Formats: sequence, C-alpha cells, structure tokens
Amino acid sequence: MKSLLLKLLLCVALAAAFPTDKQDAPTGTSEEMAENYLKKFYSLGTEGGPVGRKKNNRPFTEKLQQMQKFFGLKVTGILDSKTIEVMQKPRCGVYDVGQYSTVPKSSAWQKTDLTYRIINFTPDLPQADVEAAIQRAFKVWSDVTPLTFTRIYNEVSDIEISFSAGDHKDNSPFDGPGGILAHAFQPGNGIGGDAHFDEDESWTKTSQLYNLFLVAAHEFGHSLGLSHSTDPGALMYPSYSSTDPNAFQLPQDDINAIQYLYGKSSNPVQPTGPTTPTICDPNVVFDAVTTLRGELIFFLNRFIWRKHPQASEAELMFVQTFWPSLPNDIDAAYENPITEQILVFKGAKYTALNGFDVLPGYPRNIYSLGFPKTVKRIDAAVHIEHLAKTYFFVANKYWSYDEDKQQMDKGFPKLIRDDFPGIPEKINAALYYRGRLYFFIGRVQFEYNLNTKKIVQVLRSNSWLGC
Ligand SMILES: [Ca+2]
Ligand SMILES: [Ca+2]
Ligand SMILES: [Ca+2]
Ligand SMILES: [Zn+2]
Ligand SMILES: [Zn+2]
Repeated sequence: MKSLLLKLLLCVALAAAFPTDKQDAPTGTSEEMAENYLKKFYSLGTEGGPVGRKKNNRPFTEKLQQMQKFFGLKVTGILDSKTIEVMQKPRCGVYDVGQYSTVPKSSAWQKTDLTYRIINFTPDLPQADVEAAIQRAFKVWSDVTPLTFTRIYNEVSDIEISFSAGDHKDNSPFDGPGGILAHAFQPGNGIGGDAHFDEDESWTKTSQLYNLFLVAAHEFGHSLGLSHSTDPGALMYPSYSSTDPNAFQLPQDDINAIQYLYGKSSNPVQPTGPTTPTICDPNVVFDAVTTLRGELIFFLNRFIWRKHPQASEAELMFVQTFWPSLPNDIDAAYENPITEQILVFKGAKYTALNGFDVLPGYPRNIYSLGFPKTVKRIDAAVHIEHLAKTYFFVANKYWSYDEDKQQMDKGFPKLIRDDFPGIPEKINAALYYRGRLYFFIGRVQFEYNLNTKKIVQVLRSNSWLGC
C-alpha cells in the first residue's frame, strides 16, 4: 500500500511537471495554501502590511516573488502551477530567510563541544536504528568542523531531540503526514538548538520516504546556526530530496556554510564535498543520456537533467527522486521503445526500469547479455530504433545487440574507428534522437549520420539544455 501511494505521488508530481504553457488559474484552495505557505516560511503578514488574498495585495506578491527567487523559479509574482508544485513538496518547517550565502557568526554556538539527548523515540524504527541515524547525522557536521557531539541521558543537553505530532507546545504545530517533516531552533538556551520530528511521518532508514538520517542531518544544520540554502543540491535546501542515504556526502555548499561559523576540521586532509552542476557549465561531462517516453534524461553523478522537448528549460533533480533504488554515477543507459524499458548500467550490473518502477529480478549481470568476462563496465549504450539494434561501446570497441533475437550479433566486437569514422574512442554517452546519432565525448558531442557515416557537426554537450 505504501509503495503504491509513493508511486501515485511520483506520478502526480511527474504529471504536474510539464503543464501546458498557459498559467493555471489559481483556485481558492491553492491561493489559501500559498498564503499559508508564505506566512510560515516567508513571514507574510508579520512584517507590516495587511494580510489578504486579493491578487493585487502587494505583500503577497512580493513574498511570492521572494519564494520564486529562492527556489530558482521564474519570478513572476503569479501563483502558477510550477510554484504551486514546489509549495506542495514536503519540507522543513524552518522559514527561508532569503538568499544568504553566509549566516551571522553570532548565531553560532560559542563552544565546540556540544551535547545532545534523545528525549523519545519513534515507533517507526527500532531504537538502535534511530540512534544510528542521529549519530551519523551529527557525524556529517563533526567530520568537517572542530565540533564534537556527546550524547547524554539524564540532564538537559544543548540539542534536545524529540518526536511529536500536531501541537507540541512550541508555537509551531506539526501538520499531519507530509507537509512539514521536522524543524529545529537556532543555537541558544532552552529550546535553542532543539530538533523536533513530526511523528505523523513514517521514518525510515532506507530510500523510502522519509529517511530519518537525511532529515536529521538537515535539522542539525539549523541546530548549529545554518539557515536554508538556495542550492538545490545542498543538504540545507528547504524541501526534502530523495537521495541515496548510503551514498550521502555533505555537499560543498554546506561545508562552506558550517566552516564559516566554526572553522575547518582538525583533520590534516580537509574534506571536500560534491557541488551542484549549473545548467550551462561548459565542463559538464554526462555519465549517460537516454530518451524516456519522448523526454531526454541526462545523467550526471547524483543528478539528472530532465528535458521535455516542449519545455524551454531543463529540470535538475536527484537520480533517486525518480528512481529511489538507482545508484549515482551510472555508466550507460538506453530506452528500448518496443518494451518501453530503460536499461541502466553500472559496472557489471544493469537494471531495467519501466517508467518509474524498477522491474523485479534486477539488477542483472551484463554477461547475461553476451559480454565476455573481460568487459567490466560499459561506456555508453544506444538503441537504434529502425534497426532494432542496441550498440554498446567499451573503450575502442563496440558490440551490437539484436533486441528481437535478444542476443549479441555475430562478428562483434568491432573497432569503433572502422564503423564510425572520425569518432574518438572512450565515449561517455550516446543518444539516438529523431533519426540522428549523438556521441558525447568529454565536453562535446558529435552528431553523426548513420547512412552517410559522416560527422554532421560538433556541438557542446549541453547544447540540449538550452546552452
Ligand atoms: Ca508533517
Ligand atoms: Ca511515525
Ligand atoms: Ca557513460
Ligand atoms: Zn530546514
Ligand atoms: Zn517543535
């Protein structure tokens, strides 16, 4: 039941992702929702000026624009469907103060050895799993700073951790399942530093919603004095992002923010973290590119860029937002339009996806496709629709797989340079789109005509993303 619900949620989110160009007329309920959202997270109505829902109400429009700017949306001041979609995402209950790259040092603890206490436990997980998630969430921050965190049991600590539902006597009631997941208070006495988790959520230790470690690591960032980041790849981004909890590394944006407050770690090797790609970064090298039911998906470490042919802009999201069980840093991917499956390769394993579902029985071994044991990973894969063949590229060779017979064609591997003259070795990704073949090699792509066996043009890799 839970997985069905999750699927439904995903489908709704995906269906909403590419609305037609016309603005949705906001209904009474979405305006009310938006007003509540801006009151909670953008202090609408608390900074003077009347609160109202009239369309020309300036504070409302200004706050809406502030919110759109924060989330990198088009700043229109209009409650369009994209804005509503972002507002409906589950998130942290702490307000989004604005576009700060740093927070004032005065908001930090004036000591580095901090204590925490777990006041109560959620029934969703065994106690040991809650303890492990919380310990690991603190380690995220102690790994990159001089901070230490010691658990105490019988007296009041700096960071008091509790699970509660609805009103829990701090003027910031929780809201039932979804919506606000947790909140935390900035450093200080009493409630300062404390972190509260909404017991109406289901807490997990997996990539199922909601992973306690990921949410706790975010909340402890507030407990230490951080505010929200506008970087969609940052841990301190306000909305919950499904990322692989096991592969989690603190992003560089968060490292910079916490080190500004507390200084660097005493570790001789300073830890660094992943950065979030910007759409037109000329240095972008894609891991893999595939079509997905008319859209294009560009894999890039822990992200995908998703581009609909009718949309002017591509959307950046975590790989696991689409496919919770898929790993980061994949090697190759292709869509078989007959089976409507996407095959995703990493190392000697591959997984089949049907839309947003991982098919049962996967991952499988690539040797079941007919590769010799000498092949440890695939550089790129592409399906050529009118031939019903899939080409796999490995170093300077390629294989041809017959999708009808479900076997490798005889006489392969062949040398890439013999059959694709002019195409360099070591292909990063390949795509067949509207009758043309594209080879992505480093920062560029070669558009290739299969019939004439000629390179048509050389483009920048990210020209697909509107760059
Ligand atoms: Ca909630
Ligand atoms: Ca619960
Ligand atoms: Ca690749
Ligand atoms: Zn937060
Ligand atoms: Zn609270």
